[in-house]
Amino acid sequence: MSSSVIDFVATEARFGAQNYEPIGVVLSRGEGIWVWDTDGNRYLDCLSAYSAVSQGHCHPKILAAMVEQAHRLTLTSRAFHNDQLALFYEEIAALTGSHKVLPMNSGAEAVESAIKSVRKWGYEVKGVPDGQAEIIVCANNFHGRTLGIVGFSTDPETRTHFGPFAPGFKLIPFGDAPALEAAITPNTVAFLVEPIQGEAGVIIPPAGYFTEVRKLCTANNVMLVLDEIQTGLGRTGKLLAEQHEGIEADVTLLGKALSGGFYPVSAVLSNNAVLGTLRPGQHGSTFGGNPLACAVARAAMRVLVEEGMIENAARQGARFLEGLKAIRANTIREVRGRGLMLAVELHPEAGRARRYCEALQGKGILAKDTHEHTIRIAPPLVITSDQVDWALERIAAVLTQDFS
Ligand code: IF1
Repeated sequence: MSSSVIDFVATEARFGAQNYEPIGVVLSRGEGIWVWDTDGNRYLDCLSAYSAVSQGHCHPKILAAMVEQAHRLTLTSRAFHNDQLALFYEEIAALTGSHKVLPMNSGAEAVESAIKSVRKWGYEVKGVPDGQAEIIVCANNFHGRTLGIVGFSTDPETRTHFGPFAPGFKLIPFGDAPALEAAITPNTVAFLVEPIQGEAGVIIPPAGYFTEVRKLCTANNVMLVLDEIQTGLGRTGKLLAEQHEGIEADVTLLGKALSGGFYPVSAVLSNNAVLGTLRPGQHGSTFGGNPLACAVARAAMRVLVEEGMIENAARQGARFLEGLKAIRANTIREVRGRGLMLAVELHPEAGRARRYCEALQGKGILAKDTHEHTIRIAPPLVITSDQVDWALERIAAVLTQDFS
């Protein structure tokens, strides 16, 4: 590594909590699908900050909206109205077909806010006895890092030595509708699930699963809460991943690309029933719904639609998936994907996926491994066919090596 990389890395090691193990690159600039390190080397960003930079790095129109608003008004708190929040509400509700919106900041905050809201709906509308609300979640879920959320994680890395945890959650296997049916009780208020499990390694459920889930939730008066923080906003080739299944959630969670990577913006979207239970003073956040966040999110949603990024994600995702499946390499166990949410799972004997990510870095591609043996591939939704082909060539070259 060059001296500048070692300096940055050494200083991070000296002062920073070591809660990540980053790939050995120090980035200093981003534009579209490309990022550059401090030595001027260019990389194709195949992580997109975990799908927060779906619109491409430093999108000029989102930047312009942010700068313009930052000159005018950044934060008022919700103690007062501001001239961006109502416009954000109107535009996100129209885009997603929602009736009520709760603006928050991080994805985990949106998840926690949804948990509070569906419990409140359960007690005040469904009639569940106070303190007995049950929420069903899936094994191998990832919904964030707060204490409430890691309490129902099945990944030891995210929950060990963080207890004790909150009760009220029931675990079932992902993709198993009969298991959901068996888990529902009169006290079940919601089923919280990712349409595709991202952190678990882009796990796509069997066809028809969510059709069954929708029927079961409706029949049992259970709110279907879809965590679209990673899958939403075009990542899977449709605005929302639920559209692949032809169903509608009762509560939808968005984050990440809702700001195009410029600012933490998340939102809980629901029918009137769930968010309608919140009364003044019962929930809140200093930054939630601030004018700067709203202006940024409005621009991020606008460019996503106006620049055809969702359709492009479907087109280029199909190309990328076909190209990955065509790679003949005995290191590959399985290739999975929908739109530009892709993953290559390696055979355990092939060695750690991180080694392959480090080799990809040497070929100008930045990708991230998950759970030892899987490489995620999730470029910004603005990638072109030529750039997909460029990436495929290099990924094939790396995957046909054996780092075991
Ligand atoms: C980390 C993972 C991805 C998410 C879904 C809620 C959240 C996330 C489906 C919470 C966040 C991020 C968190 C980040 C890495 C990344 C991640 F590897 F952790 F699991 F994307 F897969 N729902 N995912 O994916 O949103 O509070 O972070 O804004 O914690 O390391 P957040």
